[in-house]
Amino acid sequence: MQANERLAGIFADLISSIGEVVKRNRVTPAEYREAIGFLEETATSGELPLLCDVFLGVAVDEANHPADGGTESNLEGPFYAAGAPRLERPYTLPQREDEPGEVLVLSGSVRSTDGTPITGALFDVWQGDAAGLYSNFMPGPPEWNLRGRFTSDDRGGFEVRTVIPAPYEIPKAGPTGRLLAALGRHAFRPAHIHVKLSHPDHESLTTQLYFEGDSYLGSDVVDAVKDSLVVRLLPGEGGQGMEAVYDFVLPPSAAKKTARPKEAVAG
Ligand code: MBD
Ligand code: FE
Repeated sequence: MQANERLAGIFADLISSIGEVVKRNRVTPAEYREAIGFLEETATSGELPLLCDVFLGVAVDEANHPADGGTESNLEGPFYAAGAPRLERPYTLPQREDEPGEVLVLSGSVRSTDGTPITGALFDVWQGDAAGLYSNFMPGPPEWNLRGRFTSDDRGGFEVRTVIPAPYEIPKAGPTGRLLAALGRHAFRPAHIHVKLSHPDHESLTTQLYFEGDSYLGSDVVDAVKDSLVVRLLPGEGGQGMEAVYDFVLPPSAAKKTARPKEAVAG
């Protein structure tokens, strides 16, 4: 039988780590059964991705993103949906006619690590609404609400109109919320906007933006906040809504770097 060496190594490490925890804490058979029941209920309720992202998502992000000179990454979270609508300029995230919440215009630039503007970088943006609800995953908002894809312009700039999301609270009634309550922890994430940014010649980025002054910046239930990802909200031009600016940096892709000498010879 052909073993999957990668899987076998990680699994052995995982099981011995959990075994140590069981022995150190003298976990009883009843507690062990209760833990299994909890996992079973979490899976049945559809909260397994949520539970895993709350407790392990940050570790996976940290394990995969060395400082590379680009914008810092952040975990994807459980509410990404591939295939969001492609938007036309001027960009506005799809929203209800009476979308609740304060208007936010997010703008800025996309550059390479050497400062060169990146044209045609593809943004894939998603966020919760002003009640903290994500479309496509929760009842309430219409499909694709506050989700959209758009590109940076010929000077590497971008501007998109949306609304300021509310801090997200993990539902109290579900297994994840009950676990957090039993741990004596609140269930809030600070308000955030998710961004995936990609370009064929550059490393792709998955990150989140947060807002200065948010009361949960220092106590994110997921502990994902990085200082470099916090934007300042300023009153919008003409006294309407708010504005925030963020400049993204993408390193050239590793493949591109190694291909360059050949290109130079050919060119
Ligand atoms: C979220 O909205 C989120 O972004 C993460 C990482 C975990 C739970 C809910
Ligand atoms: Fe989120």
